[in-house]
Amino acid sequence: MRNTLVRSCLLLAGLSGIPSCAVEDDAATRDVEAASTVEPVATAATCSYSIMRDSIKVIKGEGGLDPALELDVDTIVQYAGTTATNNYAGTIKNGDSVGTDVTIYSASVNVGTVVTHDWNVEAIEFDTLSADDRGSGGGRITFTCSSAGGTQTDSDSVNLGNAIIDVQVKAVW
Ligand SMILES: [Ca+2]
Ligand SMILES: [Ca+2]
Repeated sequence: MRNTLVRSCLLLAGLSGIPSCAVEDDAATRDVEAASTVEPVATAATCSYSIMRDSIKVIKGEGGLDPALELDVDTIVQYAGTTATNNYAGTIKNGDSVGTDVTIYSASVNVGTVVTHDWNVEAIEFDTLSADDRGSGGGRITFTCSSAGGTQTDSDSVNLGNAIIDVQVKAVW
């Protein structure tokens, strides 16, 4: 098509130099350029997020003048019928907390998706003179994954014998 137009222009220009011919040729060229630079159909923008163990805090310790808990704490995030787990093992003094911003699970969804994850805690507190104390807890964290980004937290207290810990998870997107 364009070759035909160009040939017509040359012919006409040779005969009379008709100005409108050049205009027509430019228009045809622009059409071709526009057709070749059309973007592919846009896919939905994605939003990446992570579910983190924000903290494990000893609310109520046990033992002596410097109460502490000897802990093994699994923080579990449920997704798609399975789980991702992060383990903490260590001693935390009464009132102290550990484990900030430890990623347990990450994913990407379409922007605007309402994301929900159930999460669980399975904890053991070790004792030397009596049976170990075990406890569990958890909750559900829900947020809308937006392009602006944000954070959402959820926490639960877990009783371990006469001791208490508080475990908090955080969604970051
Ligand atoms: Ca103990
Ligand atoms: Ca104990």
